Amino acid sequence: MALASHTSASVDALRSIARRFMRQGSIRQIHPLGNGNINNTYLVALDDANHQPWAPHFVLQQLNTAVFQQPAAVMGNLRRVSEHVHQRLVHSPPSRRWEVPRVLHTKSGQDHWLEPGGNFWRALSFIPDAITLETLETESQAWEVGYGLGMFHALVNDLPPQHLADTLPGFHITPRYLDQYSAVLAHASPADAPEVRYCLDFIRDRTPWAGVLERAKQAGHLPLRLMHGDPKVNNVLFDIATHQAISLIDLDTIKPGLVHYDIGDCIRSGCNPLGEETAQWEQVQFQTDLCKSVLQGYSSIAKDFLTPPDYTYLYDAIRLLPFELGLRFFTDYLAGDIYFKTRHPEHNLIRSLVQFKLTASIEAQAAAIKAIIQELQ
Ligand code: GN1
Ligand code: MG
Repeated sequence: MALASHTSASVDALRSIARRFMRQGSIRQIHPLGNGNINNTYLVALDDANHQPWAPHFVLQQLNTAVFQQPAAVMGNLRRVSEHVHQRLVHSPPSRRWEVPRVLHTKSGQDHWLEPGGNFWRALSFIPDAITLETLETESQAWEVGYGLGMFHALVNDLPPQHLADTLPGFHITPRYLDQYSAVLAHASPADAPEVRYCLDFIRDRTPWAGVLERAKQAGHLPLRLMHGDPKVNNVLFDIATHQAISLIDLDTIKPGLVHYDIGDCIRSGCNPLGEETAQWEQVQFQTDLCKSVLQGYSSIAKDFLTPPDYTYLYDAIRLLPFELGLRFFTDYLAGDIYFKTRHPEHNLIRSLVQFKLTASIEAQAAAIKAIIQELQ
């Protein structure tokens, strides 16, 4: 597992890095954007709105190169996908607004700036008149999130997966996370607390099943496609006026994989109204009504490319992704918080309990969820 380095630059340093991506104008303000667990993200507001192609804002990000160890390949994937989607939107404009973030170049024409200390910075266009949601409240929001994921998959459907680099080997390969967990556990001395025992037992009981999607991939039941990798709810942009989904952002984890990982990840983040950062893990419940709307929104587009075996594995995907994320958080807790940013010593433990409770709630509603999937076909 990579060792995390979450440096945060001073305001002066940020301004001077941001200026490398600007041809003219001046910076009004820079402030942190979003609450990502891996990269450091800032919104740069510009004063001179008249002369900037991307004015009045752009996004500046420090890529966590302990996690993304081939940052040039990440940028290559990002450029390829954003150019491909841009071309498709130009040649066949969709009936409603859809946007894709573009990579901005430095004054010397590079797609990143490498600080002398080794920090990797890049800039992206800012999509205006949009908001993100941390949790979903209504079925129409949920439908839109599903539509957004379907739109994203449809737009990259004709881009051969092997044209993109595998920038994060092992990402969403659940058996690999189980191997890492076993290796970490062998050297850990976890606290003798009921919450910890709950996690240990929860993982042990589901280990034989957890390779389900990888086995289906190996057996050729599920095709290799491009996946977003991280389509959680707060990576969907909503138009501020129409409330429609208009973009899927955070494109660093796009790589060859299974759309099932995306569907499961989108649903685990969207159908947990308390959110993945709640401290009330015992109250976490999966909202099957929201799940139904996400799936309906998704299939309104994806029905054109989903195959019968794709539907067969949807329930497993919905159950697996919260389990996998809980496993990742718990492993990081045991390893001493080296991957995800944390704010207190039990943070990763609580996060894993939230995901395991969500998984248990999905299991308890398996029949209803399978009936919803049945109705989609
Ligand atoms: C990480 O940094 P962020 O929040 O975009 C993680 C995802 C997790 C997510 C959980 C590269 O994404 O896989 O689902 O945290 N990204 C990586 O919030 O590991
Ligand atoms: Mg991300």
